[in-house]
Amino acid sequence: MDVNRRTFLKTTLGSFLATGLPGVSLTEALSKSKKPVKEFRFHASKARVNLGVGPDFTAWTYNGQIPGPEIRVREGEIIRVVLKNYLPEGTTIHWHGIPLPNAMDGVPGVTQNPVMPGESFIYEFEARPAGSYIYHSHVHYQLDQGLYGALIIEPSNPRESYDREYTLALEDWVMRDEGGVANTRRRPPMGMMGGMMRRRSGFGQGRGPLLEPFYDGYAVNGKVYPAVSPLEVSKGDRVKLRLLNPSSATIYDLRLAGHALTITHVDGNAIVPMDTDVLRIGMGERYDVEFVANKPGNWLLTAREGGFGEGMLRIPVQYNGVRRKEVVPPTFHRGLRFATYWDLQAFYPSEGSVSRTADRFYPQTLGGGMHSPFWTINGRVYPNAERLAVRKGERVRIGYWNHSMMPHPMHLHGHFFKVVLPSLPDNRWIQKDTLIVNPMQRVEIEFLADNPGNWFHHCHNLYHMEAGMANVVVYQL
Ligand SMILES: [Cu+2]
Repeated sequence: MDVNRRTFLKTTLGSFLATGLPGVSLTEALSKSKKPVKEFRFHASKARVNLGVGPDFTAWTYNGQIPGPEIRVREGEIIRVVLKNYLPEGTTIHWHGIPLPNAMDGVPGVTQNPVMPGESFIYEFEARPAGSYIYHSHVHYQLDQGLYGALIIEPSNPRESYDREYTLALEDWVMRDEGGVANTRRRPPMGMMGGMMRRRSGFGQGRGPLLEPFYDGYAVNGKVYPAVSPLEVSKGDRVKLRLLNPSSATIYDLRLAGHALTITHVDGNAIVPMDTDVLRIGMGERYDVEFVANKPGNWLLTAREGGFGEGMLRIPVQYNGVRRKEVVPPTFHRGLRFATYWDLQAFYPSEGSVSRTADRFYPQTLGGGMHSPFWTINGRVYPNAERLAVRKGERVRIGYWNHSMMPHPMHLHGHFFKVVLPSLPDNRWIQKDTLIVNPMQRVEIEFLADNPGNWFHHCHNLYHMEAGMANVVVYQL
């Protein structure tokens, strides 16, 4: 999805004129704001798809396509999405990473009832702050069946300049009817917990959660290599990549042959630009990176799964005017630069510091796997989970301790948080909304409770979330 910036401006102006749907009432606050409304119509339905490699199969889609349409707006505009559900079960849309009003957050049983088959729902919120985001269904395993897409908020006062920009959604697929859930098996509920799960409806469809699938297609914007659209560049271009990971259960290590990647944003938040050879991106994370096209040739941007596997996801980078057919893959060897969270620093450190005295502290032990069908926080399985009570204005600290053998990308809805490492100075922090907590790792996050409501907090491995690794942050009066 190459966006020529002049074309983008034209398109934006054009769609301003086309907005405004008679008969749909805005919420009072939004209608008073007089901000431009960008409207999108999404129908959620099953559709036949093909990833460019492998068989046709039936996926769950927005508007018949995977990924769903890219939503691209300017900061401060109003996003209105009219969702109509043609699926056989209820659905919602979650706007991952955007600190929006609670009622628009799209979490079934927490912020809204699922939109049932045949019904419609209007999501409407201000696009803020600028950054790279993902939208996806938050019901059952629908994300792994195709219900996701990119959401890009362009800054109102752009600070960066670049010549080309690409949005790259990295997706793990099972290329069979129904997508991810078609190549897994259900863990039988065991013991007392199992009995409890069986009695509860709506969770794991009452028959215990699913194990993670065996994926057979790693796609970029809905296509598997070699069907992936190449990234075309010209010598001298500054190229921006918006890397999004809407995968359900895959962490990628990315490397571009012949070029270093400069990280400029983590989960939409600007950082002091940092060069890296390898970039790790967990489920729900977004990284904006740039590179300078100064090595003409045909190269591959390759992702491996969390350090394992060989070249399972490939994106060609082609210089215009290069005749050579040979495509050079990257090598993954010792001694490559591998930026971790601790190497990164906020671009605007004056926008806050980490407090040494939080108002609340919630320790969260992450467990499960091994001999249990469930994944747990402090030994509990959602919805039989803790409620993390906070009051507006408080600084809240969450301390993760991962007791399991799997990494967990933990995601907090409705807020950005600062990542805390006690050995770093107070003014050295980054702000994110999804954080990989590695096996046996202890790490803390801190957020300002400034967005009242009930906010889901969970592992972004879909198969861990559906197996209980979730709870809710609740604002008290
Ligand atoms: Cu997890």
